[in-house]
Amino acid sequence: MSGRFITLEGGEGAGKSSNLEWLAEQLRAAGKTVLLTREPGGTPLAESIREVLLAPGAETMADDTELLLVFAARAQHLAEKIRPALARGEWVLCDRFVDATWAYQGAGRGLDQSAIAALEKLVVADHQPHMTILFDVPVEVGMARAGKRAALDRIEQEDQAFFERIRHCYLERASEQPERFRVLDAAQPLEQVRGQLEPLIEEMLSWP
Ligand code: T5A
Repeated sequence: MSGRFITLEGGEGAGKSSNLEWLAEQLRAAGKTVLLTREPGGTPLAESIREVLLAPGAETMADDTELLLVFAARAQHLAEKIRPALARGEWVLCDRFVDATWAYQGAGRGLDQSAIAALEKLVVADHQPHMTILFDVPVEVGMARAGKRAALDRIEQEDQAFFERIRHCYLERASEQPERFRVLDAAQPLEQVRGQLEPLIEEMLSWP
């Protein structure tokens, strides 16, 4: 892939969406062609899968169903949007990607890691991000932010322990893969979070 693939990760209400467009503007100002997208979603079909995943329903969704749906959406997103954009040499900024599956379905739901690894190999293959920015925020801070918006979706209705496992998993992955992850203190005010993003933008723009 000749483009660049950057993902934003974090728990609920961490501030990814609040910074995505701003980050894109900085990169566009530096002459990059930037594609903004998100997971689950990013194409009409993948957005339909997102609706199924997030809508609270009368029927309890089995954990394996959830896992397969996030990867089904991802397969479509990669095929229709991410891979073509990277092949055109664009910079793809994606709100969540496969690290979210390790955190939410792996640590949150406690699903078998070998199943996630097998699906990652099948669906993602070598399309791992060049950089993953982790917006780290204490669970209670993120949930308080998320709770101020619309009604909580199906996953946001989980308990605090679920989101603590997710935060721990993200931080663990970041410490295991320091070459890819950059961790921000996302509990700070928005301006200060953007201040933390500035050196990362410089780092990206220094890439060959
Ligand atoms: N999921 C996803 C899986 O389970 N498995 C997977 O593989 C994938 C890809 C997606 C859901 O799907 C799950 C994870 C999620 O539960 P989503 O909408 O993409 O849903 O993800 P959310 O994390 O729920 O999105 P949020 O909008 O909650 O989080 P953001 O984008 O990190 O937060 P943001 O920017 O919308 O900010 C939330 C609120 O906080 C304020 C904002 O103004 C906003 O009101 N805010 C701040 N306030 C003070 N200080 C700051 N620094 C602030 N930054 C933002």
